Amino acid sequence: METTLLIKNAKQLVTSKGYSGKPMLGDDLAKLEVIEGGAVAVGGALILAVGPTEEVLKQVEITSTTGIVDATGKIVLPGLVDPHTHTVFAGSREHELELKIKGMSYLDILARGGGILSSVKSNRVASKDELVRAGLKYTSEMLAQGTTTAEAKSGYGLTLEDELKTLEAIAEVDGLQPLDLIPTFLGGHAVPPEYKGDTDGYVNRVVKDMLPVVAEKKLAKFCDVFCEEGAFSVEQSRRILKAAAALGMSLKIHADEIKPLGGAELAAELRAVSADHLLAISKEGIRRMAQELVMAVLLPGTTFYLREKHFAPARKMIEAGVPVALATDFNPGSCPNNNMQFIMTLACLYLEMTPAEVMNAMTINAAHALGLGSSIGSLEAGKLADVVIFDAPSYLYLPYRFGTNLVSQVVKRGCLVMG
Ligand code: IZC
Ligand code: ZN
Repeated sequence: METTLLIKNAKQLVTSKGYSGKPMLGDDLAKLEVIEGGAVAVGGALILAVGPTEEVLKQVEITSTTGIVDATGKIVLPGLVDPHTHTVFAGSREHELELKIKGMSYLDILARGGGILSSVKSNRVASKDELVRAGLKYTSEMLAQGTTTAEAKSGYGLTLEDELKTLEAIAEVDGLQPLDLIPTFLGGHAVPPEYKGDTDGYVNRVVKDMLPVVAEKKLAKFCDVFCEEGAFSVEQSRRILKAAAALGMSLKIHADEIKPLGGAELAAELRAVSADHLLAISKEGIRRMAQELVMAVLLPGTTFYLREKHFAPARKMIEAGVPVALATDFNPGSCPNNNMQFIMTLACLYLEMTPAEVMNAMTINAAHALGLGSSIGSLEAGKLADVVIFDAPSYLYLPYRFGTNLVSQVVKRGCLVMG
């Protein structure tokens, strides 16, 4: 195979160590391979070889057409994977910041028809093209910040027509730019105004009218539900997720974020791929998620922006053997940030995860949270050549320099797409 691109001489090449095809658990979450003077050789969209530069040069043939990226003084990581976002939305909610400072909570704002329901208003009047334009703007920001794959949820339409419009917009955005978007149907995001007081009626609508069409059109890999007070109960979430599983979709759940309803236990019962948020997870929820190896997708950007009193108990989960991944939760209300580098800092400071754990949680484990652990998330021959080069002397520097974009170049499927 011809070498189309060679990234060489990295001060550090950093990837998960002893990666076995499974998520990194417990003490293994901190295991990183750090290669000084590292290189990655790429053939087309795939990685051909990884290792110290002189060894890689022995394994592959370099020709006059091979693109060369000299990473001297820089670090090379797998492309960051953001496994929980609401990236394709119209409008914004900056007016809620002041309400929040004055003491109104996220759920208070939602109960008054703001929050998610304010975004639902903006999305319903937006055309598909407007949603695509917004999605393109946000994905280009994400790519420039080192994210090469992200999940994207619907959930601001809440009618069949508007949910399909959003999922079709997500598919268009996926095709129009380099970052891979993995679509999730989140019809169970909030109860729309026309069903106020009749949550079960809306759940029927999701189960009977929306899910079968979404599945038949193959517009979503995952189905998710916002299982929360003021949104959907455990029983209502179970109904939606079971119906989705019967249609062949994989499952995710917004679980135990604000109130401890038992979403983590439900995720284990249904063998969901991930349960996300988990600030209020119970001991039993931790035990059950470890037992069923449900990925905990932790979203410290949201906890920070909602000014919650405590963060998810990441250390307890890691110690109990729950696989842990990190994501932004990028959305117009509870986390208008899509920079995984900022999440690194929050995860270190407030989840008390070490920088090494954070690297694995944002690469290989985040890939597993999307069911993509065999194709992305680590630098290994045969995987997709999704690579980020940071202008940093070591990976420890990434969470340290918070608020600055340290990305120097981004390679997606073997093509240099930034820098
Ligand atoms: O738009 O507020 N938590 N859904 C559940 C969100 C946050 C997104 C939003
Ligand atoms: Zn979310």
